[in-house]
Amino acid sequence: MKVIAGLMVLAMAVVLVVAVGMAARGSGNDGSTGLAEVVLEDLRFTPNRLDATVGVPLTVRLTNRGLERHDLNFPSLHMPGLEGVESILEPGETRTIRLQFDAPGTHTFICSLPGHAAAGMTGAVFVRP
Ligand SMILES: [Cu+2]
Repeated sequence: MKVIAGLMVLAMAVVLVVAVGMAARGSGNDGSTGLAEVVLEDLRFTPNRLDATVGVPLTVRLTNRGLERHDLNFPSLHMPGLEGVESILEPGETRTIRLQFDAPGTHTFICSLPGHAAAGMTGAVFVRP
């Protein structure tokens, strides 16, 4: 019985290390190549953090691997092609979008389908000078 409890603790420790490792991996790109990949699935963006540099176009390949429709919207920014239904991806669909920022800062993005952002389907682009 003691051995089983020990194994369970070990298993939990492994899960914890994996989770911390994933969190520490951070951004989906380094902000200098101008390329990133984001997967939309199960009410989350993976990764949900992107880095960008002011004035440098960032090309993002979006892939919907889920079973529902998703999109990627910036609620506080005007971003051509990302302000409405034109950015919705059907399950299995892939689309490449191009982002460019003219000021440093943190720009939140969300999935604007009902309930998705509230369930945690959000992310941010960190724009450095
Ligand atoms: Cu969604």
